Amino acid sequence: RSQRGLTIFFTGLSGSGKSTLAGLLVCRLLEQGGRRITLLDGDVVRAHLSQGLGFSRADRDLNVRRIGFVAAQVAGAGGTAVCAPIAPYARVRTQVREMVQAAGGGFVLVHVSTPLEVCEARDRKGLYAKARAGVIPAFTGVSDPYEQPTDADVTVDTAQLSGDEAVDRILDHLRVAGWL
Ligand code: GGZ
Repeated sequence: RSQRGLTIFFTGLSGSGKSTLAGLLVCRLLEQGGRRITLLDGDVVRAHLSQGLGFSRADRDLNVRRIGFVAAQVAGAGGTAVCAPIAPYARVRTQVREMVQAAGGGFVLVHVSTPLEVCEARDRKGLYAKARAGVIPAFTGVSDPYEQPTDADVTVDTAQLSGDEAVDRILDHLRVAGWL
């Protein structure tokens, strides 16, 4: 197996399934043995690394760049980082890819492309209802942009695939690309 470090970076709307898939992927990778894995989940990052940041473009970009910095450190040291922020802006996603690669790590962008309608219909946390009511301003997909990736290495839609199927697709890509 490759000894090079790796960052697997999920991007997608709130409720698209990023955290669930990232968690499942970490479990499956751990089952296979190999490198230690650092999971940088959106919620945990915002509670610690990015405490106090909001959802302006500047704050989102700063949040995603911080995640990218930590992921680059992990991957540069030969580990695996799994990240799962919304990361709505293409420019910063590209910066993170470059940061990780400059540190010597590989970078795999996973677009969780679950349509807005599906995320909104699920509305697991009731955030879309609050966003539509204007209680939460600048909500991604409702009142704030999400720039669809054109450079995703893997695209999975959880409206069409089960969690396990989606993770299988990601693992297939990692195998074909020589990471596993
Ligand atoms: C988007 C928001 C917002 C706004 C709070 N827009 O479903 P969640 O709850 O758990 O995931 C969302 C999370 C997004 O944080 P990220 O750090 O992933 O975003 S970014 O990459 O853009 O920095 C959602 C919650 O925070 N949330 N307000 N206005 N999501």
